[in-house]
Amino acid sequence: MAEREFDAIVVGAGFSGLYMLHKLRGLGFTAKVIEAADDVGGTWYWNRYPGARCDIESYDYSYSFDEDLQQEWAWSERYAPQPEILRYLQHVAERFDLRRDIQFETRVERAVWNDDAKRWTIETDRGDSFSARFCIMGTGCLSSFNRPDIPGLDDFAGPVYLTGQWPHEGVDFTGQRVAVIGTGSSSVQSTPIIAKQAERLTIFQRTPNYVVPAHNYAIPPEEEQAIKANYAQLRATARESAVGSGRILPRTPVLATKLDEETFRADMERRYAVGGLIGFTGAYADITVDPAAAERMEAFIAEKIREGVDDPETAEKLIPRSHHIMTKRLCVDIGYYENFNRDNVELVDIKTTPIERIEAHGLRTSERFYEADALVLATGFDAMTGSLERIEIRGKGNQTLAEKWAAGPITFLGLMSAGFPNLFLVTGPGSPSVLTNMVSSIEQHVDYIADVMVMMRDRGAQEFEPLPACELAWVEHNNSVAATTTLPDANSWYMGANIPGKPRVMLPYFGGFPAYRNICDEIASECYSGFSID
Ligand code: FAD
Ligand code: N01
Repeated sequence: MAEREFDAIVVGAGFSGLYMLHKLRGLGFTAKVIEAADDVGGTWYWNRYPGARCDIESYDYSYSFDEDLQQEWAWSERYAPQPEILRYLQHVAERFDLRRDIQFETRVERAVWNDDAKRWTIETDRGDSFSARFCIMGTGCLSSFNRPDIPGLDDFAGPVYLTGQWPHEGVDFTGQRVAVIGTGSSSVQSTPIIAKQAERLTIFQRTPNYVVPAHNYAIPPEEEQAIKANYAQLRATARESAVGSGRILPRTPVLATKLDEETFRADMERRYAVGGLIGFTGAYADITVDPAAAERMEAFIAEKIREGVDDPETAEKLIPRSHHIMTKRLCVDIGYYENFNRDNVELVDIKTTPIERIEAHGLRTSERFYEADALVLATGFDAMTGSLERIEIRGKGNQTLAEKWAAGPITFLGLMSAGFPNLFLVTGPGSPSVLTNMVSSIEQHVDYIADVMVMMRDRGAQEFEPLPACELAWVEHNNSVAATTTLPDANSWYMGANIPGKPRVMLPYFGGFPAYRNICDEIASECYSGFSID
């Protein structure tokens, strides 16, 4: 085993790992990135299913750390397609010469804290052993695919495609009968394209989602110029926005429940015309706290579904009833509802008629058999904790992170966990992360981690970790903020409810991006109160 020494080992080469490496190099630290894939990109490397694209506007969903980069890169569409985001991250890797410090096709399997040396030993599936003062997990919130445990899945005779591990060469469904399980964002994006190719498409829906129009378009040169001329303002707005977005439609200053019917409808129509997450997220202060407010918005969306879907029975099946709007991530529509007006598309409600078994040539529900030549699993991710817990991370006293988190993740600020010194989690559970424009949150965490490392270098410190009492207070704060909302009632991946046996706790921090950032900054200004420094 070759042991190599670095100031930091960074795991993952997506948005997080790439910026972390660039930042550390600029500060004179030695760092190496370990990545399981054979190239950079993270989410945008793995999720190559047809129709994959961002749902935060492209000029917002991009790095802000380099002025020349943001001025020179031109995005083609309001919501950039996956190949373009991947090209962007490849460009970033080339522009800042990052690849020479990234080891690809290597999975980190173990990270063990050595309390004498005050260093981490990081071991990989290729037999490497690295030693580093800091171990930084840029492993992603949505990077461990959820392969559902459906009886007979391995008996299926045709190909099984996972949206989160899509074949690089693409898939041609022409002439095939395709079954898709799942109706989250990945399904909403991919099924309109699959439907145009396939002979027959059957979508198996357990829970319908709230889906709003994307109104995607090619960005005209005038709009690009206007954005770039005011990029600093866009980024400043993002920093002050609860969801870290610089292009969000401002909140309506009156509660949804207080608007008269005519004004409410006009406001919703205005938001619908803008579309996307930016049209609806945070639209009214009472949406996530007062079910009556949510129900008002839901009734409006239900009307739109009934207007857009020709078959009344299918329309009714597509209307969500078991959770409130915004308690799961909104899906953004480019042709989703239209899909159901095609003769070759069928929706099967598996809440009413569950899948009993997958057989060699199709899926059997409690009602009937559906023939299929190909199966697509759009079944989501073991979110926020999955990729961390798949690594054997051993801290002080030989305890693993997975053992410590058996009843749910325990972190301070979603950034660190006590007993695991010098181990940083970029956008870890307990940080705003997936409730924001992730690039804003990633940049904030990377900058914060780098500041801590500089502070430690300046002081000659070797060990940095949260105080147990402070992290417990943070977990309580996170839960109590969530408890003021309707989010804990939904069976969402935010709550870990999509993975059988996973503890049901609120994973991201709901307090908003600016409030969170202010807390982090205040802690830093008080010589990192809440952390111990040795
Ligand atoms: P990732 O991009 O997930 O990268 C993590 C990397 O770590 C992966 O490449 C993985 O291979 C590697 N890795 C994990 N474990 C190991 C290990 N043990 N050893 C070695 N390597 C490992 N967010 C938004 O804000 N807006 C959007 O529009 C948006 N769209 C999305 C669309 C899809 C289809 C998905 C799945 C997510 C989307 N997200 C979006 C969330 C998205 O994950 C983040 O925006 C962002 O890309 C995360 O970057 P990251 O570098 O933190 O993690
Ligand atoms: O996954 P999901 P996703 N049997 O978890 C169903 C981001 N993203 O990949 O709701 C039957 O949302 C499950 O049913 P239910 C975004 O943050 C963004 O689509 O649990 N069905 C659900 O319908 C997003 O939120 C974009 O009842 C099963 C579906 O599978 C996150 O990634 C695009 C099942 C999973 O939906 C995850 O999205 C893609 C089972 N055993 C992803 N298990 C953009 O638009 C699960 N399901 C930018």
